[in-house]
Amino acid sequence: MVSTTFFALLAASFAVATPLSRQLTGNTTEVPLVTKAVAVMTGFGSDANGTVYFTQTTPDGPVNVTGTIFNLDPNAWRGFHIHQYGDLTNGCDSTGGHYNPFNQTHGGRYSAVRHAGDLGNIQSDNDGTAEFSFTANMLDLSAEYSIIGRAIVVHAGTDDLGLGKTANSSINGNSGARIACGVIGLTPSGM
Ligand SMILES: *[C@@H]1O[C@H](CO)[C@@H](O)[C@H](O)[C@H]1NC(C)=O
Ligand SMILES: *[C@@H]1O[C@H](CO)[C@@H](O)[C@H](O)[C@H]1NC(C)=O
Ligand SMILES: *[C@@H]1O[C@H](CO)[C@@H](O)[C@H](O)[C@H]1NC(C)=O
Ligand SMILES: *[C@@H]1O[C@H](CO)[C@@H](O)[C@H](O)[C@H]1NC(C)=O
Ligand SMILES: *[C@@H]1O[C@H](CO)[C@@H](O)[C@H](O)[C@H]1NC(C)=O
Ligand SMILES: [Cu+2]
Ligand SMILES: [Zn+2]
Repeated sequence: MVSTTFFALLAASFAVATPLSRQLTGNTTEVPLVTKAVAVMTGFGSDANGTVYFTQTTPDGPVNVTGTIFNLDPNAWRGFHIHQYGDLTNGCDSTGGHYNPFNQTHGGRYSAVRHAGDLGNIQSDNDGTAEFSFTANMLDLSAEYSIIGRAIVVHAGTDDLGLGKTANSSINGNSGARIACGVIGLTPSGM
C-alpha cells in the first residue's frame, strides 16, 4: 500500500512538473515554456513604485507588457527599459546597461534598430500615475533570450529614442537617472 501510494505520488508530481511536449517526445533538452512573469517596482531615490506584468502565450510571439507605476512626475514621458542584470545590490545602478543581446544601438520600442530591452517611454497622468499596456516583439520569457532574472527600469527623464544628437542618445536615449526598478520573476498567475 505504502509503495503504491509513493509511486502514485511520484507519477503525479512528474506529470505536473514535466511539460506535455517533453512527456510526449521524451526530449529532456527542451526548455520549459514560461508564459507569465512579474516585476515589483521599487523606488531608489524616489517614491516611484508599482507592478509590471509580462505575458507571452507562444514561444516566438510578442510579449505583452502591462502595468502601473505610481508617483512619477505628472504628465511626463519617462524612459522605460529592460536592463541586463537583475542585480539591485546598488539599487537600479547595478542592473547594467540596456538588455542588448544582438549588439545594436539604442532606439525606441518600435525602431528597426534598437536594444532588445528598449521599451521607449511610459506616460504619466495628472497624478503621476502611468498605466500602460503594449507588446514588445524582441523579448522572450523562455530560452536563450529570456528576460527572466533581468531588471526593468524607469528613468527620471524622457528617452529620446536614439534620435538625439549626443553620444548618449545611441546608448541610453539620455533618459537620465534610474529612479525605480524591479527584477523580472516567475509567477504562476500573472494578470
Ligand atoms: C529537443 O529539443 C531541442 C530544443 O527544443 C531541439 O533543439 C532538439 O532538436 C530536440 N531533439 C529532438 C530529438 O527532437
Ligand atoms: C507606493 O508608494 C506609496 C507611498 O509613496 C504607498 O502608499 C503605496 O502603497 C505604494 N504602492 C505600491 C503598489 O507599492
Ligand atoms: C495585454 O494584456 C492586458 C492585460 O491582460 C490586456 O488587457 C491587453 O488586451 C493585452 N494586449 C494585447 C495586445 O494582447
Ligand atoms: C558591437 O558593436 C560595436 C559597434 O558596432 C563593435 O565595435 C563591437 O565589436 C561589437 N561587439 C561584438 C561583441 O560584436
Ligand atoms: C551619459 O549617460 C551616463 C549614464 O546615465 C551618465 O552617467 C552620463 O553623465 C551621461 N553623459 C552625458 C554627457 O549626459
Ligand atoms: Cu533604462
Ligand atoms: Zn537602449
